[in-house]
Amino acid sequence: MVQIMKHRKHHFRGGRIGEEIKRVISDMLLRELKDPRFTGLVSVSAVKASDDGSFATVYVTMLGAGSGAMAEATDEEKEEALAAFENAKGLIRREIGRRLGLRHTPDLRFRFDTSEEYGRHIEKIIEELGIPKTLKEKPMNSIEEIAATFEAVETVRIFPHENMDGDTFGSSVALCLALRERGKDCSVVINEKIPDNIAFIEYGCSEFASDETTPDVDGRCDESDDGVLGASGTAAANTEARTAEFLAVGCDLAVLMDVGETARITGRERLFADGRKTICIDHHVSSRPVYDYNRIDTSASATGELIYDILRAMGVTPDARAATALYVGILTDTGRFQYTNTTPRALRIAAELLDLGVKPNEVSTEIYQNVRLEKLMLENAVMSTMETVADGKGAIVYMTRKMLGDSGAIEEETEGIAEKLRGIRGVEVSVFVRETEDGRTKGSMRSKHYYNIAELASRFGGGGHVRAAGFTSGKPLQDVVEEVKSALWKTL
Ligand SMILES: [Mn+2]
Repeated sequence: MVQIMKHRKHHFRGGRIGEEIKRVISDMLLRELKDPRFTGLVSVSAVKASDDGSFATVYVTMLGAGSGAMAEATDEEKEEALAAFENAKGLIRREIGRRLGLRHTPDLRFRFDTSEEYGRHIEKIIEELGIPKTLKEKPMNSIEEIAATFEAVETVRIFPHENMDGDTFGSSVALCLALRERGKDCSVVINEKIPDNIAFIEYGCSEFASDETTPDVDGRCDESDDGVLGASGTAAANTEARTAEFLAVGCDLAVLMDVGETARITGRERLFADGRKTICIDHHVSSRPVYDYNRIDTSASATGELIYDILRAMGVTPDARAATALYVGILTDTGRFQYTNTTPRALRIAAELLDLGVKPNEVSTEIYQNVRLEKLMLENAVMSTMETVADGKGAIVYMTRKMLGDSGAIEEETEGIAEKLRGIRGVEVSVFVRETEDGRTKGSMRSKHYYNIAELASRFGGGGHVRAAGFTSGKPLQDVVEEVKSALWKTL
């Protein structure tokens, strides 16, 4: 409190806004910021906004999990907490903008409060409250431990992330087939239509189920359905029945596949949480090991690599179908063996999958030579919005709902636009921003040689890899476009 008074004295306006911002963040720490790195006694001691309102410094304080009641947080814990704040920055800024009705939300910088007064103040609070210990991340499990975990259970439900791609779905299907072969009751739980070009690896593994009573199944399945999943009016009824069954019986193990946050299994969170144990198998840098079992290996080109290892550790030899599903994962996540994550190991596993019966040409034909004219028309409309920044090093395009509607294309056909844009000579960073059905704004970003795009995505509340990342924002499309452009001007 001393801090705030001090700032207020010198910067009246900045001080007042600072105090408001502090209130919002403190409130969010209690309710909305679910990052496990925020648990424990993390609080905001002061916020100092610059006079012009362009940025604000947020002073953070934290008590460690360490030995005693008044353990000081270790440097590592502090670093993690700051990283968590940095990660949630987009979310926090949106909330500040919304609650305080600011036209320009200041950029936020997070610093540790080293003031002694605050240290003593905190000690007192702790004496009064008793201390909630900082929740530590769980240890990472070995491939063998994960394999043993699967061996030990009977019912397994696998949850691929939303906007399914070849890796999340291929990994899910391959694991499902292998576990079924082991006599387990297993299925891949989805609540969206499988993209047409990867539907051929479904192999009877998926089941529609949703937390909601009226799942979003109709309308997604009515067009160009290939008979893989119920396009009929009975789909919703079946989904409800399956959902009821899942909820009644639960499962031994719920698997979060190729993703670290349940925020990306919208509409299935409850079904996932219903697993008596949870497990995360992923290769994204932004994922944290916070589930009962965790295998997050960022050195893997695709989650498919990890599933391959797990199956081998279980003594399962993938059949041609499982091998094809895994191959699809590795092929798509490495951009047809072109991205920087194309390691010797990725190629070795791919070679072994070919030995197991994968037909690479057939797979590629299904996945890549399957483009609908509507998709091309949409791409034309999107590409015509292109603007470049920083002497052509940054390129940005956007898609409105109208463009999508006019083209006759569907949402999933926006896939690949950011890559295409990156293909332009001289472009280091490409950004594709689109309006979503629910009025939010999604960004897909790619970089070519040196730019850390995950860092840029995290500023907008997202994350991903160094060369490929994304985010979802509550702001209108054009605001996001402008913000991305200005961020690129500053950093490119
Ligand atoms: Mn992946």
